[in-house]
Amino acid sequence: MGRLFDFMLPDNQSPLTADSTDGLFHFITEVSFILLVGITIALIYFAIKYKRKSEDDETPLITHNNTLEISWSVIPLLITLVIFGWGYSGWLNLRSVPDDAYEIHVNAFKWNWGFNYSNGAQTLNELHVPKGRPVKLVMQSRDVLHSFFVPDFRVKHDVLPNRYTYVWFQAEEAGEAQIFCTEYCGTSHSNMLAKVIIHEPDEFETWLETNGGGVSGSPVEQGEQLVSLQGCKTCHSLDGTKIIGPSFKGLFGKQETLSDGSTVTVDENYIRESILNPGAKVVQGYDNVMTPYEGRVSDDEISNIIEYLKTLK
Ligand code: HEC
Ligand SMILES: [Cu+2]
Repeated sequence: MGRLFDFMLPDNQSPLTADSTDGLFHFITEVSFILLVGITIALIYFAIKYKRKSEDDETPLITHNNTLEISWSVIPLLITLVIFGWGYSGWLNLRSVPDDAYEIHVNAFKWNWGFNYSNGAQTLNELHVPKGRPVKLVMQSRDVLHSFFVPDFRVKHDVLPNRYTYVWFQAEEAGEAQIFCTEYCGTSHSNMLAKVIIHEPDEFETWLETNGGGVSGSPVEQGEQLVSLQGCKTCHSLDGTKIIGPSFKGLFGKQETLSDGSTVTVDENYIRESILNPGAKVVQGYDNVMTPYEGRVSDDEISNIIEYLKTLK
């Protein structure tokens, strides 16, 4: 059934998490609308009716009116209690994950969303989920505060460093939904976008199988996949353009000028240090905004990334 303020809400693609939020949203907006109209009409009516009509038109002495005062206190109290009860039950529903939920781990970092699946599959900025099955996201941040928001599912939760948080939803139609970061997290916060890709259940199983096992192949191939999955390309281009950081093109072996005016030759050790502790040597003309990858990439992974960077001539 269409309701007056339906146009204000995005699609509802996860009724189990969205219905209660939408019901409450409509209730609050409709009650506010009725009050707005009622108060405006009363205001105009009284202004006209009690307009001063002559010089000796005097206001009589008014003390109080019990019936009026009790009703304008008790009615709003009842309305706010309804809103509280409704909101609380909706919140409990969002906090109670169904037992059979499919679990996916989420890593938020400036300015990407990484997703890790049960069989080792990994994706960046694309969350693949099956339709018609509850999905639980266990989320953490690797740097600052972010916030995970899917308007179509009505789920939103802060993502914190050093602590796990979670959301759940159940998408009922195959298709796509937009993910936003809704906590200001630095220069490219507004580009911290991702998509939910909702598959038919058997299609999802196939997708998992074909993408399972994580990165694979020769060291150079693994390095290439890591540079994508670790979000390096948000700040480093492969074609020589300068984005937030220097381009990877032609990086290996070149002479780099640092912020203190000294120069270094880009070799394995310099790249390794730049990944683990980017603040140690900052490139001239750039800000020290790269989050250290210490604890996020292994020694083997660093070696593979270096082998890949060597190929970008
Ligand atoms: C948030 C943006 C950002 C991300 C993500 C990022 N970097 Fe950086 N990176 C920078 C910036 C800015 C600099 C230049 C300032 C500095 O030296 O710290 C830099 C410098 C570097 C340098 C030194 C480059 C030179 O010209 O001397 C290397 C190597 C590097 N990054 C590798 C990586 C790798 C590998 C990844 C992914 C695992 C990565 N970066 C992810 C922003 C980023
Ligand atoms: Cu963010």
